Amino acid sequence: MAILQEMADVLVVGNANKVKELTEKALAEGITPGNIIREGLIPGMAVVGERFKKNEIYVPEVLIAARAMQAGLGIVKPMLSEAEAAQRLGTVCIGTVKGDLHDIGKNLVAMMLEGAGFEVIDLGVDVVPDRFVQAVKEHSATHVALSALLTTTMVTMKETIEALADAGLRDSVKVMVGGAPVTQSFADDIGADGYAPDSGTAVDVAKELIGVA
Ligand code: B1M
Repeated sequence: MAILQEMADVLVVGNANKVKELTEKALAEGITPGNIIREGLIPGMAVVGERFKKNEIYVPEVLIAARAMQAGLGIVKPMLSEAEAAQRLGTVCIGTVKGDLHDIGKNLVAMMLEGAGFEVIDLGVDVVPDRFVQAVKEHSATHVALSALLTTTMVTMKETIEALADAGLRDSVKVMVGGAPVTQSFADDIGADGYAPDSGTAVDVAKELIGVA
C-alpha cells in the first residue's frame, strides 16, 4: 500500500511528525495496527538497520529514525489485538549487566529489535542476574540480551547465564551478548547463544536464533 511505503520512507529520514500523521491517516482508512507495524514501521527500521551496519549512517541518524518509529508505534501498539500481538517475533528482555551504567548502545539495540517486530522489555542498566531471571519468567521471554561496555563487567554476563541455568530457564531462552569489549570468542566461552557487534546485526542474530529468516 502506498501510504505504508510512504510511512517507511519518512521513517528512514526521521520525520516523526509525518510518521504520526500517516499512522493516523492509515488507521482512518481502516488499515489494521498490525499491518501498519509490519508493512510500514518495520520495513522502515530495517532500512535504517542495514544502512547503519554498512556505516552509511551513524548513531544520531539511527536515534532520530527510532524516535520517528516510536511516534507511530506509540499510537498503534495499545490498539493491537491479542491475535496481532501474538504475531510478534518474540519477547526480548534486554539490559546492561550488573555494575555497568553504559546504555547508549543497549538502547540502540532495543530500538532496532522493537523496530524489527520483537516485544522488548528494557530492564535498564546495572541489572543483576536475578532481575533477568525474574523478567524472563514474568514475560515468558524468548531472548535475553546482555550489554556490557566495561571489561570488568563482562564477567557478569557469565553469572547471568548461570543464574538462568540455575533457575531451569536456560533451555527455554536464547541468550545474546554484545558491547564494545565483547567478542564472538568471549560469547562462545561463556556459553551464550549469540553475539552481535552492532545493533543492526543484533536483529539478524535474534532472528537466526529462533529460525526466522
Ligand atoms: Co564510559 N567507558 N566509563 N562512560 N564510555 C568507555 C566504555 C571506555 C572504553 C572509555 C575509555 O576508557 N576509552 C572505558 C571502558 C574501558 C574498558 O573497560 N574496556 C570506560 C570507562 C572506564 C568508564 C568509567 C569506569 C569511567 C570512570 O568513572 N572512571 C565509568 C564506568 C561507569 C559504570 O558503568 N559503572 C564510565 C562512565 C561513562 C559515562 C556515564 C560518562 C558515559 C555513559 C553514558 C551512558 O551510556 N548513558 C560513558 C561513555 C559515553 C563512554 C564512551 C565514551 C562511549 C560509549 C558509547 O555510548 N558508545 C566509551 C568510549 C568509547 O566507546 N569510545 C566509554 C556509543 C554506542 C553506540 O556504542 O555502546 O559500543 P556501544 O554499542 C554498540 C555496540 O557495542 C553494540 O551495538 C551498539 C550499536 O552499534 N552493542 C550490542 C552494545 N550492546 C549490545 C548488545 C547486543 C549486541 C550488540 O546484544 C545483546
